[in-house]
Amino acid sequence: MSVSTVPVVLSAVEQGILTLTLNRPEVLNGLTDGVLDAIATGCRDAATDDAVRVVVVTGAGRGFCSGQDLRAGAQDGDADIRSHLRDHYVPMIQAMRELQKPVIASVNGVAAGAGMSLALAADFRIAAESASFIQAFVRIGLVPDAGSSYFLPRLIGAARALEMTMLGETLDSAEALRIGLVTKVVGDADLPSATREFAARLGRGPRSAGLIKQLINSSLDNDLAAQLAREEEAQFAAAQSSDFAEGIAAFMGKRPPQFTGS
Ligand code: T3D
Repeated sequence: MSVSTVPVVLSAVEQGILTLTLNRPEVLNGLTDGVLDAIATGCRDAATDDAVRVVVVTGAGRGFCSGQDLRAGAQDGDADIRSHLRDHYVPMIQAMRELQKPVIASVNGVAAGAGMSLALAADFRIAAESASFIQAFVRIGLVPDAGSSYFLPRLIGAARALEMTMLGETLDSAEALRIGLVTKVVGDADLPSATREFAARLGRGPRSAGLIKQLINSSLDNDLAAQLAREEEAQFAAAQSSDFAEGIAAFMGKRPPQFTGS
């Protein structure tokens, strides 16, 4: 038996942007425990790494992510799929959402099943023209998981979410843009540069950007009173940041601010 030493997720930091590239192109980047755990670890490490201001998740080859690797065995009838989800999928989704730094899915090709969930868990999706989105679960007799049933109705409304998840049809990038599922669509060849440009803009943002991410996400589950209380706490934290001091100084000095993310 030969054991591959090629990393299943490539990790590189350049100019404040951590890029995590799913690297199993022969199966359109199907998810194994190794892939799921590597993304979770990458996001958790990014939380404490000052050199990282933004995280980008993308795929090698022609696919973004085809969801659970259906040859990896976790879905065989005897396996406890609940503990598989709990031990590998849930930590990845939570690590992406809890990270107080922006996460961008740079969707270079098909995003199917939990591969689409992965894209939905990101804060922004930039899609190549040839990218597509499939809630593939129903095609094999499963239900949406890895957060798809949570994110999708919030992003596109319950009726469209039901249509996508119950019919399992392919959504192309133009339609994804039209219904607000993606931030922008660019030509296939332009995806890396468009992603870098967008990530760099976010990376120049202040410390408060991470707090804004938490606020907007929590607003979907809170009532007004609870959300007002969260705003108070977040604003208190933002006001303590050196980026707030810089923002005020820049305004007074009539110059652009130079935020450091602290
Ligand atoms: O285990 C748990 O905890 C449960 C969690 C479940 C979460 C899930 O994600 S369930 C949903 C799993 N994903 C799918 O059902 C999608 C399966 N793939 C497809 O339907 C199609 O491949 C695509 C629509 C994504 C792309 O189609 P196409 O025609 O562009 O490519 P292809 O020829 O089907 O795939 C290329 C190769 O990748 C092919 O291998 P081969 O024949 O060249 O050796 C294909 O078998 C392989 N591949 C694609 N998706 C997967 C895969 N191999 C393993 N697992 C996959 N998910």
